[in-house]
Amino acid sequence: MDDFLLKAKIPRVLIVDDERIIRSVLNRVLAQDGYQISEAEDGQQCLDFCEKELPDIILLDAQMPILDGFDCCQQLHQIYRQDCPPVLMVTALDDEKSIDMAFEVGAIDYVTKPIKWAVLRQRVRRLIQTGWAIKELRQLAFVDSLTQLPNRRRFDEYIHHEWQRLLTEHAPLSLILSDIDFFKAYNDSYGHLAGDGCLRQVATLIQSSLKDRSTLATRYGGEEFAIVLPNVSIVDAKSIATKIMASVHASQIEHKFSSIQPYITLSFGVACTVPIQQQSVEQLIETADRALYEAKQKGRNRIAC
Ligand code: GH3
Ligand code: MG
Ligand code: MG
Ligand code: MG
Repeated sequence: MDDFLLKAKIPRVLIVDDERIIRSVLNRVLAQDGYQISEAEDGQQCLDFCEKELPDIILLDAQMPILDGFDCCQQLHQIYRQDCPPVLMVTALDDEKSIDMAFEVGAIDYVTKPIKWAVLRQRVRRLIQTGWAIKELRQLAFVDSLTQLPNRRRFDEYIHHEWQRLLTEHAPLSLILSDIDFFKAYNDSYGHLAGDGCLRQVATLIQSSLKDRSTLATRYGGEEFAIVLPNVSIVDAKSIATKIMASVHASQIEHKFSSIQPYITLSFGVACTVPIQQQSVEQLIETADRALYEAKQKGRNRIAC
């Protein structure tokens, strides 16, 4: 096994093809390179598999019953976006239209049948390596190292992306801004390291209060968190803020130096809009920020809209 395989966990390959014989030959050849291999018989089975566990690469046949490779690839990208594993199309179709279509729906490379085994093996190896490198870079660029929540850069990217999407969908976009109350006093009294631990704890509580895949909780700044909620009404956004608040209350993180109660509390600003061309993301952020300010003014440990 070569060094890239030794460096990390064993790469997982998902082979998707309706022909059993092709699956088994692919499986045999790639197993020799040390991959952990799974198989699916059509596009739908591929989607079902990914719901449980995302592989490091998908080898995808084009012509299959139930859900073909093109539609499957498109759906994978719609569902998983930047987390979508690299898709390598492996197909007998070698006409210009099919090749163009494969790349348009998001395939990262294309191999034709009959398969040249050395080409396939080298492409698989290279695509897994590239996929890992991209994942690592995204982690560095978009994840806050203290809390492991997505960071401000990711917040900006995501909220702008969702704004554009919801412009055409005419659906609501909600935003919750949350700020820990009297956190300076916490740091001053318990120390900066304890403050870091508290931030991590609050981040975990926020994250575990959210279920929807499209909801994104981020570390917006020092002790501020921003939660982007596409397709969520103001009423539902408020109840999500209430849920987070209850979860923080229930965990009773000691803060004897808070003027509210001897535990950590949060203030929330909630805003919602149906995006229109004449408005901007910045206006939504400003509205949520003003609501947060109001929550602070009115005594903290509360939600304002
Ligand atoms: P308020 O209730 O009005 O929000 O008061 P506050 O004390 O929470 O607000 P203030 O803005 O005065 O203080 C925020 C504190 O958060 C100050 C800063 O040192 C602390 N902070 C910001 N980032 C970090 C961090 O990464 N780790 C730690 N430990 N503290 C941080
Ligand atoms: Mg086929
Ligand atoms: Mg603050
Ligand atoms: Mg604060």
